[in-house]
Amino acid sequence: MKKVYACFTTDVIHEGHLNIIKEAQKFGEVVVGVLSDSALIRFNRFPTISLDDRIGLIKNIEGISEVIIQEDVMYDEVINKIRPDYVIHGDNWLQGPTKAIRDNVEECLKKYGGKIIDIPYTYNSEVKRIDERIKEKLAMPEFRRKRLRQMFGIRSIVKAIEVHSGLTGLLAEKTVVEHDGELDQFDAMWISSLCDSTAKGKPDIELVDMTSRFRTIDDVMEVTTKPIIFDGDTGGMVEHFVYTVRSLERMGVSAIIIEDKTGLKKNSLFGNDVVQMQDSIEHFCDKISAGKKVQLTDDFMIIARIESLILEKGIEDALKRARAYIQAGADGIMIHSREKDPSEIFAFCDAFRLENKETPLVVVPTAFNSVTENELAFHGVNLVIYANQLTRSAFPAMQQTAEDILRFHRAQEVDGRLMPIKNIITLIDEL
Ligand code: SPV
Ligand code: MG
Repeated sequence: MKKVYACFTTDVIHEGHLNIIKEAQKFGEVVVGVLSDSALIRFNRFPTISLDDRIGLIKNIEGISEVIIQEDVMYDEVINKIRPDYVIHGDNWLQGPTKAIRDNVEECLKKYGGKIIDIPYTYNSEVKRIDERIKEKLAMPEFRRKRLRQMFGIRSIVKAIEVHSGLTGLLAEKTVVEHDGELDQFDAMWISSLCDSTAKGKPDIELVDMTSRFRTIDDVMEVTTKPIIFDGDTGGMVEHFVYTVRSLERMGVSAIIIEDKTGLKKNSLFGNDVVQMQDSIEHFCDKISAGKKVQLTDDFMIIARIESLILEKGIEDALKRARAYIQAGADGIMIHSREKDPSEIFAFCDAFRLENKETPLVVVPTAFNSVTENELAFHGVNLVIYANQLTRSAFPAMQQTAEDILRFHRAQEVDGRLMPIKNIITLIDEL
C-alpha cells in the first residue's frame, strides 16, 4: 500500500479538506499532519482552538489511517520520518509565498522518487466564508490581546513593525517573504508615537491626544489580526494612565510601553540635545503598579521603557531601574539607546539576563541598525521593534513625487515609480 501525506493548517474542516482526503485515498493510505502551534504562529495562522482539538477534528474524518503532528511549515522532518510516496495539496501553492513550501516538498521527495499531487484548490463561497470567520475571530479582542504573550513563549524573537494607518497595518499583516527556505513575516504591530504624530503633521511631544491615538488603533484593528503594541509615551498622569490601560485592554491591544520620562516629553532620539527629564524610580513604579492593579485580564502587558542610556546615565542606573520596575509589576523591560554601536545595549542585556532569565526584553534598533535579529536573540532580547522605517521610507518617496510633478507640470515622469492602482486594490480586502 502506498502512503499519501497531507498537512492541514486549519481550525475548521471544510469541503476543500474533505476533497483532499477523498483524492488522497485514490493513491493509498492517508496520513494527515496537523501543524503545531509554533509553526502555525510562524505562518500567521494563529490557532483559535488547541492542538488536541485540531487533532480531534481530523481523527473524526473517515478514511484516515494516521494523524501526526508536523512541527515545521517546511516538510523536511516529516518527510524524512514517514517517507510518503505522495504529498497531496491544493494547487494554490503553485504561486505566491507558499510556493516556497512546495519547492521544499519537491526537493525532499526527489531524494527517493516521491511525488507531489496538486489538486484543484477548492475556493467557493462557503470556504471563503469559513476563512473569513477564522480571520474575524482572530481580530476579536479576546483572541488578539493574548497573542503577544503567547508568542513570547514560542518565538525565539518576536518582530514588530510600525503602523499608523489601515494601509500600513495591511502591509504589516500581509507582507511575507521567502528567506533561506523559510517564510518570514512580522509578528506584531507597533503604534509609534513618533509616526502617529508625524502622520498628523505634529511633533512627538504627547500633543496628539489619546482619543486620536485610539482612533489610529481602531483604523489598524479594522483591517488586521496581528497583535498591537502601543507606544504610550510617558503614560501621562497616574490618574489618567489607569483609564488608558482599561481602554487599551478592552480594545484588544496586547501591550503598552511607557517610558520613564516626565515633564514635556521629547523624542528619545534627540537624547541630551534637548532638555528631557527622567522620572523618579518611585513615581514611575507607582504608575506601573496603578496600571497593573486596574487590568482585568492576564493577557495585557505593561512594559517599562528605561531611558537611562538615552540620557547618558549608564548601565548601572538602567539595571537598578529594571529591577525596581519589575518589582512594581512591569511585564517586560524595554531598553533604549541612540548609539550606533550596539555594545551598550548588548552590555545591558547580558547583565540583565545574568540576574533575570524570564522577563521579556524589548529593543528598538533605529540607531544601532546593524544588529541582526539573531544577534539580539543571542543577547536575550525577546521583541525587536522596527519603530519608524515605514514612515521614513514613504516620506522621501512622496516628497520626490510631489517635487517632480511640480518640475514637469505633469505626472508622466513619476509614473514608473508608482504602484499600479490594481496592486493597491488587491491589498485591500472587500467583504
Ligand atoms: C516611537 O516610535 O515613537 C518611539 C521609539 O518611541 S523612538 O522614536 O526611538 O523613541
Ligand atoms: Mg514614542
